[in-house]
Amino acid sequence: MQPTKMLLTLLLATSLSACSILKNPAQSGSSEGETSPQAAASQLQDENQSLEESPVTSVQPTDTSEPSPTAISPESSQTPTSQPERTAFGQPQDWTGGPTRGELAMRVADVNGDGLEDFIAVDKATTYVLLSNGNGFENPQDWTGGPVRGELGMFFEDVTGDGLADYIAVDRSATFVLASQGDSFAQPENWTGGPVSGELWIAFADVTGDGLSDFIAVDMDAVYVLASTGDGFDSPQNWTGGPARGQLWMAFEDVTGDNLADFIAVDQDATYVLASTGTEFADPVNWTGGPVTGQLHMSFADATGDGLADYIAVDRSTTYVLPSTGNGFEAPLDWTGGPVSGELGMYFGDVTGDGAADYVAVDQATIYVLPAK
Ligand SMILES: [Ca+2]
Ligand SMILES: [Ca+2]
Ligand SMILES: [Ca+2]
Ligand SMILES: [Ca+2]
Repeated sequence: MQPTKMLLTLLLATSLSACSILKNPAQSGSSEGETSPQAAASQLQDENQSLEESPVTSVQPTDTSEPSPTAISPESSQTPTSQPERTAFGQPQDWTGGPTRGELAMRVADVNGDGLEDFIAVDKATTYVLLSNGNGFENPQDWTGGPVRGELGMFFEDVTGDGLADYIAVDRSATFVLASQGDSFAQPENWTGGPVSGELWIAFADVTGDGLSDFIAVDMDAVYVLASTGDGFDSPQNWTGGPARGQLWMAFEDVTGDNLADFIAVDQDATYVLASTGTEFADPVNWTGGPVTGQLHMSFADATGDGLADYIAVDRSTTYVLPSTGNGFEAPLDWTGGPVSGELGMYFGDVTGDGAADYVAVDQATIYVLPAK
């Protein structure tokens, strides 16, 4: 089914209270005013808002494919196993580091390799990094010295393998990598690996297990992996043999705990995991952990701190975590940490550096962090 048709069907068919269609992060870099099949409206039932006036600000570009605790930094995977698992998000802390808020995109990733994920704000004029010091975000630093944007998406993952998240800007005709140098991004290099469109989804995650994030393109006919070689992307390999997708959401994170990022496909009535074998994605297995889909946001990140990415679903009044057991998601647990709207964006990444993903909620004038504890 065409995405647009799927969306229309969902708009007509759903009760609007149970699910939402979230915006593909791969499309978050699209030029303003541009629409894509994946750019879908949040279907929150609200007497104040019709569907046509859906609150897109509540589903701003998300970092689902961005802060990959298993892939970004060696430090974040060296959490002492003696540390107790986290069970909730704490109260909101004001981490605001400056007046920037990312006109084109906001992300959370460790760009300087200290094990603390940083806040990145892509503005039209340049790209700012707000380094985490563990207790707050520091003042914005200009890391590109000018405008950089990807038409199809902007991603921050370590494709060079040095533990520092790089800037990947995906255009329709080329994929550019701006390698992190620890205090700035290098000039763009064309890493284009092949003719894939990623028409349904684009993500960067280490599915081959060598520590370098790979280019994943979900096309209509199959899911392709373009493995990073450290200075380029290999030619596309078909990792599913046929069509595979999630109706509501797609993510590539390690939910099985073997350091290979897996394919998570969220449908309306089930959440499927296609585990990476290192050379392909295995057949879908239903990992459904409960009747939540995340009205405002869905994400997969290791909130509990055991090395396995968990299912995080943000509803209007409650934030749920469905911990991964390695072969399924447990029932939803209420992790709500406090009253934040995240109206400009919600991100899950380890900004405190203790090995568990924290909740970063960007409101109009404030960046809040709700640490996993
Ligand atoms: Ca950092
Ligand atoms: Ca890899
Ligand atoms: Ca895995
Ligand atoms: Ca976990």
